[in-house]
Amino acid sequence: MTSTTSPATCGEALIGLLEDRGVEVVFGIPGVHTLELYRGLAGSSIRHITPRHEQGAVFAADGYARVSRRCGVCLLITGPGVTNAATAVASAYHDSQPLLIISSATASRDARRGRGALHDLPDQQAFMSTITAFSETVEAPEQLPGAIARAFAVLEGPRPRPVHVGIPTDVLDRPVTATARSSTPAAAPPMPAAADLERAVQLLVAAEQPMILLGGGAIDAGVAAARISAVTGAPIVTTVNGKGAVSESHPAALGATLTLQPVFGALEHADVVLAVGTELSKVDFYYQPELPSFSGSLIRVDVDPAQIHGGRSATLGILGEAGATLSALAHRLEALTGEDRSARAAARARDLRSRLEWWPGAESFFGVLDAIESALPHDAIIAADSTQLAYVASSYLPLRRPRSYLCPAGYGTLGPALPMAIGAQIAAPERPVACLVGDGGLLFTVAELATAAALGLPVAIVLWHNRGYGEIRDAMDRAGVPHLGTDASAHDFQAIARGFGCDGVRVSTIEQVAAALGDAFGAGRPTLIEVPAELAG
Ligand SMILES: Cc1ncc(C[n+]2csc(CCOP(=O)(O)OP(=O)(O)O)c2C)c(N)n1
Ligand SMILES: [Mg+2]
Repeated sequence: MTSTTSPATCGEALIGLLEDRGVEVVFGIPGVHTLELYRGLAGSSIRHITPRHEQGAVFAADGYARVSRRCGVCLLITGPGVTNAATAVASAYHDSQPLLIISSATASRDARRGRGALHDLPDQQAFMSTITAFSETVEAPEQLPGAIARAFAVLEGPRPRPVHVGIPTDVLDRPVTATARSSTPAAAPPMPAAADLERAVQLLVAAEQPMILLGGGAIDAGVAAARISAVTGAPIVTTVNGKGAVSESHPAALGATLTLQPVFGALEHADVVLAVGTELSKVDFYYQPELPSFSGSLIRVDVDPAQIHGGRSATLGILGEAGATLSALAHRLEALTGEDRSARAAARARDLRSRLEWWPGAESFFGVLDAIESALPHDAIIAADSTQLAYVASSYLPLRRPRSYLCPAGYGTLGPALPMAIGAQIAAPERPVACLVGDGGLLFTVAELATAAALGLPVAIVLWHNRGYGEIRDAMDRAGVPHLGTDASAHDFQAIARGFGCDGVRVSTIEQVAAALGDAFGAGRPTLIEVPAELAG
């Protein structure tokens, strides 16, 4: 479908192109370079959210994308807007999230000439190209529709990643007479080859001790995975990014425990592992020195041909979208065997769960996490930061829905949880949203408390307060390094919460954690729930 309209400037035309793509929300901080984008926004149907820092903008867009299944869009200024955003863009790149980063760029006549123009980066496109699928600079208004179409081909394609489109200020301001507005549909994902499915069925039917492993790419494929579990007797384990793909209260579900023994060993010794939408990356097996050796057959399903043999080589690689491939597999298996092995899958999962070997100290968090769990409605969303409480939660806290645990553990930066929770709450206003964050991590993006308060979002911020960088103190202890540089906390988090317009509560018993969370979900503003580390058992 192609139509034409007559916006006044290239910046306004860009907003029209986003509307055509169904974009409903953008996250950004305006500047003198991006005024034409804002002229377009003012007359559009698109909602603009102003986080208080560009890193918060991108994390919020990431949280929005993960929950809404749509792409997250950011509008940034040249230079500092882009460099402030870079950490969060790199994080989304690590986790293959669909983010469209639109920024202004130095005016064409000054770009890459080092003339000291306002906000100039030596080469903004090169800077962004290493953390995006691609970074493109639009040199003339006529190039804009093509650039946006190329961006959406990635964003709505089988393996999404962030894309950066930079538009020089002189191009943004240029009048356009007419812009082609098109809504080209995204390319269909690859469908699995019948011969590959057949071979997978043969392997799975003959398996005595199969396992199913789901990564972030299989987050929407849980129903089909559960059907395969039921006919093969395979327990289902996920990576942190795949957490909740199958409800973690499902009898065959092991949750995101793949890094713990004996689940890790079960993967190593299974006669068949069906691994879907996972890179098998080092961070997925964080507490193990090596990836599992997979002594049996490894069947890998991925939309990305580059991933089929990444990490560990597949015995059988199936190129295909996770949901469609698993549905086709389930269908063939059901038709072939007619056997119900769900009791066997449940028994094996129960046995593995009962013998989980946690890392030293992890069990001290169970009491607080049990209290959190008791207050979580079934549709709750949790955003997790890089804090000891969340490391344990990733494997311990059961979640019942896909796309409900937002944890960019791969890039592992501090500070994503609060802005991701904000984006999640914007995507799903009716669902309860909490974030788990440490006293160190919160300070990285603490300004977003102002955003959450201004928007009246009832986000619950569970602050694990151990007065500094607990994880690093522990690492220093293990390495025999004296504590140095690890006391980076704040004096009074309750005053901070109030200063930003949030409610604040400091709990002193585990029972109060659940009560405070329940109250927070029902409030009309964010609540910072400060949980002192003394509550660890
Ligand atoms: C941007 C960034 N800088 C430094 C680190 C290293 N780091 C990892 S965990 C951690 C401690 C975080 O402290 P806090 O948020 O209070 O969580 P805690 O470990 O105390 O639970 C640090 C500094 C990091 N992951 N990211
Ligand atoms: Mg801390």
